[in-house]
Amino acid sequence: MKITAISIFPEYFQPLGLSLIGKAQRDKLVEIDLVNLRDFAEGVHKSVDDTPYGGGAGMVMRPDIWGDAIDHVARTSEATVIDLVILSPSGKRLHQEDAKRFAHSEHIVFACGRYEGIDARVGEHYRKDARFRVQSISIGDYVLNGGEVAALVIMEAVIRLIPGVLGNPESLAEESHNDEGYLEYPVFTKPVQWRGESVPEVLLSGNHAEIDRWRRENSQIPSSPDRSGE
Ligand code: JAH
Repeated sequence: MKITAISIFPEYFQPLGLSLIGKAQRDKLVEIDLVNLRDFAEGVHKSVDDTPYGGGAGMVMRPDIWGDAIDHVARTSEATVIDLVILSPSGKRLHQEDAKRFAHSEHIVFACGRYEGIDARVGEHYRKDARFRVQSISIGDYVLNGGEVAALVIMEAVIRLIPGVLGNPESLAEESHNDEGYLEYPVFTKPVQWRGESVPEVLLSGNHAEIDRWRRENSQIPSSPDRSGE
């Protein structure tokens, strides 16, 4: 799989050299390319943004510069289909099912905007191009300073699903076991006594039927945070 991130801050993606994703790249399970949007800007200031039509605060990223950058990535891609992901606080919320779909992608291109976002014509333009599947995606209802951190989150969610990336595929099997509902239960390890607190006896029993039942009974379906006190 190929992944490209287009950003004015490619340094944001340095953590991808670490840990599981660093190993996946060295093992050639994924190739991550960084494209500096600034390389497609012109003039002495190499400006990538301008004032919004209709007025208002902040700046909007220019469609011509984004178009040149995305065209360059497409020209140099061997993929038949390119998943163009535009990170946006108003995008469609990412779920595990989306990560599973992306794990089968030939080439994902993350368009990481800054300022007040990318001119809306960029998404519309590539939606008309049959080689592109364009998706505007959000990782949650909060505003970041740009799409880079959201792209990192999606990359981690997707890359860990590529066959061979996880050392222990049992953890993946267990996730799909619990599919959708995402049943999570409390977990414990040594020491058996810690600051006066002990581990539930059933987990020390070796009775796996009883352990499964305890875990089912103590599972929580993840929900939104409790905002009833607001
Ligand atoms: C903010 C460009 N849902 C996460 C998310 C994604 C992108 C952005 N904010 C939040 C963002 C400013 C400019 C993108």
